[in-house]
Amino acid sequence: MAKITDVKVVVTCPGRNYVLVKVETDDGLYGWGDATLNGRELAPATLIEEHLAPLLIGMDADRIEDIHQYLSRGSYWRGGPIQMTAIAGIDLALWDIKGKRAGLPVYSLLGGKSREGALAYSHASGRDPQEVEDNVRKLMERGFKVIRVQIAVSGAGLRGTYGVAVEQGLKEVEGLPKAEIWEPAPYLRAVPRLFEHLRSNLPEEIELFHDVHERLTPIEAARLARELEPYHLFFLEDALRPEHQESFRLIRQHTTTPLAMGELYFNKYECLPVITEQLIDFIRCDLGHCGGISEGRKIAAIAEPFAVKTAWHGPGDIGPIVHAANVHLDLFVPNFGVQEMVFFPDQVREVITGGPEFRDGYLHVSDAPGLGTDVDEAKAAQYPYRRAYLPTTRRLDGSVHDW
Ligand code: KDG
Ligand code: MG
Repeated sequence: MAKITDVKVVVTCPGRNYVLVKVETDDGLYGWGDATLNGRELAPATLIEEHLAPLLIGMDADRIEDIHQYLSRGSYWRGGPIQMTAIAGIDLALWDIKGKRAGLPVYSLLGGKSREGALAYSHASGRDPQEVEDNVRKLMERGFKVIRVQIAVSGAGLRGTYGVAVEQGLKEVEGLPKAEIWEPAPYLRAVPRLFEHLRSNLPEEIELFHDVHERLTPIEAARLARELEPYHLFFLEDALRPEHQESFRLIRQHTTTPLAMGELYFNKYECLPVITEQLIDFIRCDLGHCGGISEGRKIAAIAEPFAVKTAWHGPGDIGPIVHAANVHLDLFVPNFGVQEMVFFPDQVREVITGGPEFRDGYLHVSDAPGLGTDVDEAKAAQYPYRRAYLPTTRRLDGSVHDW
């Protein structure tokens, strides 16, 4: 029994906002979790401070599953990104504490390593196919064996495309969100052309794939997945909005391109139809948004007998603590597929220390007890919260589209 004595939230902005959660116990241990929700950071921070922390004081930090059930079902209100992000922040801190108490890394508590390292992917993008190719080659030189590719969609009146680094000046502005202008028709022409170029010019061993970012209708997605079939994608990511789970059936009827989905699913229940009907090949929830390791390991276990692999979300807007949690779970999970990663800027690494290391295409975590991450609170205090938003997308006619 180790009683929780304090739950503290630190919101810091070393380049972008992170919501860090510190849980302390009466035996002198502490653990850190991450409850960052990009563009809505103060919502989970407030939920923890105002509503969850008072419930946790005095509870046994060792009873992670009971705390998870208590916070996610006992509250009556279910799921959703804000609640499940807040719960994830607490969950990760509790796993960190459990590891420290046991003197074991979290992957060992989960059942031990099933592999030596987690196959990792990074992002390449560009304004035209040649620029994407050049950026893919740079990542290959760094050792990547799997690479996500995104291309700008150009045309009269269009502005900004999801995932294109050279256009990122459009993003993350302080004040109000930037509005991108995007159209499906030029996008549906650009992506197959990109893969045709890359597959004709790059070695066949390099695995490539693309993130649609939930922008297509079911029939558009089916068309794209079918047109991309000759290029043997590693997977086609998030082709549909999360509301269209059953429409994956339609895509499946038309193509053998492997499908990945899940960064906008917030609990195991939302994952059920696409997994149990084998409508996808990779489930890619965000451990920082779906309730943490406790929910993620169940999602992985549900997926295993259906031959669905994991590909946990790993962008820069969730901090190194979630990335560490990803890799601890990756090392254990038998049906692991691939892990998204970023190289964090030095400023972030000064505030949040430790975290996975990338070597020759794979991610590794240290054998340090817990998650192997820590927070320099004095450094964090030097970077106060700054309001920021994700961009938004509109069509040429001015109507709202999914970003
Ligand atoms: O905050 C939104 C990002 O996390 C998301 O756009 C990143 O789609 C993403 C990815 O696959 O990394
Ligand atoms: Mg994505």
